Amino acid sequence: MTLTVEQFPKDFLWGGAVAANQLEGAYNADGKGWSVQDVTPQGGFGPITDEPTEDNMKLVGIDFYNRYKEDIKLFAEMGFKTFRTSIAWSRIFPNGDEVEPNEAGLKFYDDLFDELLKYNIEPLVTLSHYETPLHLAKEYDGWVNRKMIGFYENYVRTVFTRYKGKVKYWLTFNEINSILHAPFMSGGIATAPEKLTQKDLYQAVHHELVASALATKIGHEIMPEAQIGCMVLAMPTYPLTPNPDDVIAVMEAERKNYFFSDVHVRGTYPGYMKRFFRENAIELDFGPEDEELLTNTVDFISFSYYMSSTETADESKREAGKGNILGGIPNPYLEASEWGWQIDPKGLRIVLNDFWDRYQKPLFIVENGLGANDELIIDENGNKTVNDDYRIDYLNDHLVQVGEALKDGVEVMGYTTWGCIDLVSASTAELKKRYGFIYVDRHDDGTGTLERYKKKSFSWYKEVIETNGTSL
Ligand code: BGP
Repeated sequence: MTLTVEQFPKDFLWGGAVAANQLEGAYNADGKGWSVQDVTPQGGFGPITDEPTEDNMKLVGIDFYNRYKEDIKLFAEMGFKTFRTSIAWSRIFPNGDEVEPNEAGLKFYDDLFDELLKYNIEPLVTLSHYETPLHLAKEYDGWVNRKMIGFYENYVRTVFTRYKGKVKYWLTFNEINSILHAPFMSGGIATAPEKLTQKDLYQAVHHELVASALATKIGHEIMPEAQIGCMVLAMPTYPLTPNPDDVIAVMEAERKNYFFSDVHVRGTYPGYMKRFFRENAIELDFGPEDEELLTNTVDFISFSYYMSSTETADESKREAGKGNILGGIPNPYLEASEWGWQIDPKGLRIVLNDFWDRYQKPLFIVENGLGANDELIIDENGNKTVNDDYRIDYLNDHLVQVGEALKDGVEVMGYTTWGCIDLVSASTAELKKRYGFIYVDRHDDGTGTLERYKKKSFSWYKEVIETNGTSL
């Protein structure tokens, strides 16, 4: 038995991640229909508008639709092995419920994938990244309606057939568990959250889980070599105190997330969710083939990781607007980003180990990064750049913990930083929350040249990839 640990495997997939709606722009070009994002202006999840308004930064994004060649060249310069993006569903099926796809939309992704492959960059494609066609939200109330499974099936069958041979790695739904917290953005559910019943919400969850399993089944049939994964928002949760009631509160909170990966990996509903449904009088409608369909399990688990959270059974400790995005209980041991997301590199090692211990399935970190209000400066050589040492520190500290998890024996396929080029934020719909190695000259008032500038972190990441992580 050898005890040598090679930290990052030779074929480790280093890269970056984005989502179509957050950077492509061209929201109505070449036959594209509107998606839920096109009516979500600055301010985030809502209120939504009747039609796209000028202050919606996603309408132009960073004009990736027209500039992707220039951007991919920069990704190649950093040495990317993979690039994660999504297909905007409403480019392919503008309303979502048509039978025939929009050829111009299909052509765009053909060209995009060809451009990546030219540089040996493996595309990693999210099928649905908060991009439900708006018509499906308005007409059907999104995933609450069982018909969505059929519309999604038609869409995924179309893109699998078209891009087989070009795309090997697929993700079914971005952060599928986020539907519990952002039903419109995540699930295209038009019913206002305060009017949405638990039954309808979990019915929508069920439809997505069935659709995800169906996509996995169809994907494997059409592309035997494909690797199809689920994608969840991961967040290790710590008890505020050693009080067993707090530990139980953690268990309950974590189950709301594990539920999604459990079904994807084990192919069946876990007992604790059946209990939750029973005790809350939620009776889900199962189609006759649903149980069988759910047994089409994923090849790997992918997840986003930005922060940990803290839980307690003592409701008086909850502080609205504080702690973390889903929490409300600040962890006194952690610092926070400018947007209040508490930074916890060790939490990434914990999450990796937890998933590995639970499932023994390969893991893929497909989002991690720091959103910051970067300042463009002119360096000593007269070049415009950003001295983003804080981003380098953040990413470095997290990658060191990935290295620790690898030493622990966890199998990790790859790591794609979120927003490898500046793009529009999902939660605030602003451009000033920047994540990239590449600065884009565009601002929330709509000004800017859209020029691209390399930040200091650009050469840092290039070296990390070049040395396969030994420079960390
Ligand atoms: C995840 C989403 C991404 C992304 C990221 C950063 O939840 O999958 O789409 O944007 O978070 O969040 P934000 O853009 O709100 O800073």
